[in-house]
Amino acid sequence: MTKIFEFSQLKAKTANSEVASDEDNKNNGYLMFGFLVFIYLLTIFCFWKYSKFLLPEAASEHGGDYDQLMLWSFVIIFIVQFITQALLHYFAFKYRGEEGKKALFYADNDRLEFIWTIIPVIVLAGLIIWGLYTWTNIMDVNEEDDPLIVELYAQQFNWTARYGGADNVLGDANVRMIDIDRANVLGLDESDPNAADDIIVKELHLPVGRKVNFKMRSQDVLHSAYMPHFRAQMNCVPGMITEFSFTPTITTAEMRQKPEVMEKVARTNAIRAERAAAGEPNSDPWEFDFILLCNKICGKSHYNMQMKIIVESEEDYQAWIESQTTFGETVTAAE
Ligand SMILES: [Cu+2]
Repeated sequence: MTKIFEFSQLKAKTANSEVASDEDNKNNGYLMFGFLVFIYLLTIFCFWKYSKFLLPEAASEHGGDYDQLMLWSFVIIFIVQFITQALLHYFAFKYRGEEGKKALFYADNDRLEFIWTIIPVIVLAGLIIWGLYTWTNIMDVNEEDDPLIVELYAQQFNWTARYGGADNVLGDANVRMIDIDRANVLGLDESDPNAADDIIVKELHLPVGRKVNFKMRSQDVLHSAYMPHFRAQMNCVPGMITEFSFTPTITTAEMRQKPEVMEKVARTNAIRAERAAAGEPNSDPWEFDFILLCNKICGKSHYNMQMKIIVESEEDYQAWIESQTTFGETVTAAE
């Protein structure tokens, strides 16, 4: 209906009212420049305002390689984006429409095409090969160097961890063998001799400097074990065991002394003090801790699916693990 109305009005208008005038084109050209300035200013503002939200120094052995790869990818993207945006907006201004100006017919240029193909090929191939090399190194989960074996068990909406006990071997487990009445929350096979000394906990303790092999399981849906401070993430898939391995290099106590972490804690606690003064909830002072999060939207309480991780000295870890009850002891107590 609108279209019909518009057509019926055509004759009433002056001949060229639908065609942009030189004045219109010039204004649009300047607006393009204005937009360029806007996105540059926005970039600077975001760097200034939000870089403090980035993660602190990586607390795992492979974390540094990961961060380097990420940094260089961003540096390259940033430089390319900075130059191409300037060119794009400048050309939009320079070649704006003008009365009597005709576009040049320019079929192709082999040399130009070669240049703009070969440069991205070299840069991208470099990044991809470097990325593959880093990935292969990080994902090399093996049993050399006597790693600590830890199971991470995901379910809606919490985490449970299991240590292999004195023999560092996890007993067989299957969701079908879960027996809540017998405190067998992870479905351990009670007939497996390796299961009796397993230790089931709700807080993860790791000795600094020792490699840890994580074996992940899920009870219900897809979850993802995400340990941001160690630059580690792996999906937890029902029906299979996935693995990730890393060596923690910084203890919780050391991490709390890092300037960037202290700043973050001070910032958060300033906000919490304000909330406390206003009588609002969630206003207790906060202390930094490493954390295991779920990074797959797995249901309505997904946001709160987390477990505390404590990295400590070998002695402190030994003292802690010795104070825990084994699966065998728990089951006997349940009987
Ligand atoms: Cu989850």
